Amino acid sequence: EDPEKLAAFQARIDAGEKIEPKDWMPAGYRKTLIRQMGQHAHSEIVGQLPEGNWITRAPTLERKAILLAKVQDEAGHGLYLYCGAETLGVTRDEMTEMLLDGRMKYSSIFNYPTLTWADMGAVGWLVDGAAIMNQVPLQRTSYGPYARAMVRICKEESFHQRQGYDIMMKMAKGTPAQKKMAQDALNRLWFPSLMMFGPSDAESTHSEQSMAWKIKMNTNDELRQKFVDQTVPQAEYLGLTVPDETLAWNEDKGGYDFAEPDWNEFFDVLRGNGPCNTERLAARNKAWDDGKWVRDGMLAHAEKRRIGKVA
Ligand code: FAQ
Repeated sequence: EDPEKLAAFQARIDAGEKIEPKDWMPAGYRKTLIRQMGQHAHSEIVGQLPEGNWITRAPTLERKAILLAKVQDEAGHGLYLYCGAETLGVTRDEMTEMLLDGRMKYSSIFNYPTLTWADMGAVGWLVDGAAIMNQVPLQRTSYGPYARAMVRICKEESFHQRQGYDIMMKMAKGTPAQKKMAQDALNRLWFPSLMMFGPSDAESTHSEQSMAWKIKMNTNDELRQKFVDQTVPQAEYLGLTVPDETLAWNEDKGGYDFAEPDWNEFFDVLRGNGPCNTERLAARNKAWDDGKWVRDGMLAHAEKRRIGKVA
């Protein structure tokens, strides 16, 4: 690529300008954004599955209505992000096909099962909490359509996080059995939530270039630290124990010291060997196959209209 063009592009980024779809951009910038926005969109779509599992079993009509609204929001976020990624020259169908045949990823967290109602609390509190921690800075990301999509998405994620914490409050302040369920959900979802921020900075292949291009605004470890610092007092308020014996306040750094997740498990989940990888991809493949008649019908209708117009 022309070094002058590259330098001018970097100067725009450094000056805090937004890059728009029709602007010149390096091929690597485009490729990384398609990967990240596409993965992000897939995560929202696949992320509906663990919670969808509990819609029919929500304990009250009110909880059911709230959960239904939340899951519908995730679908909206997915569609928003697919549209954003399409401005980079890839189609939603192409991204979907890459998800379905394993060429594209979605967040590791959605390969873990949601075993009890308390998991709906823990997912909202921890998973949406981690998502917001990562996405608030992305409102300032250099690619205009991505940054703008993040504004609304973050507002909705905040509601999601609060509804999750509200469930946790009810459970943690409820009967001993309910509190036990809440603790169990925290025990199972704590480390997978820490994995959402990606591998340690030393292992992160994309961070350096993505930060230079302001596709990412913080490193994986920075955001993980912020998440732990924010979440530990929330667990204390609930009267629950974070499942990490090494957790300790570090006065010098003004943050908690905490145990790293099991990175072997993380990479194994990425390779497709998590508890629910097969089930999640099977569900998405089934949805795609079951929707074929709708796509075919719409194409046939469009074709008829086209012929009608010509005639
Ligand atoms: N899972 O070099 P890095 C939500 C991969 S929020 C799977 O550090 P990068 C809301 C990475 O792709 C969740 N793969 O990568 C919701 C790369 O592999 P590749 C989604 C992961 O991109 C809540 C390799 O590891 N949020 O869904 C993960 O610079 C509740 C090396 O890693 C976003 O996507 C992982 N956790 O940083 C919905 C936010 N971490 O592609 C329903 C936007 C890393 O070269 C219910 N994305 N990998 O084959 C990002 O900010 C970044 O992409 C990171 C990863 C921070 C996730």
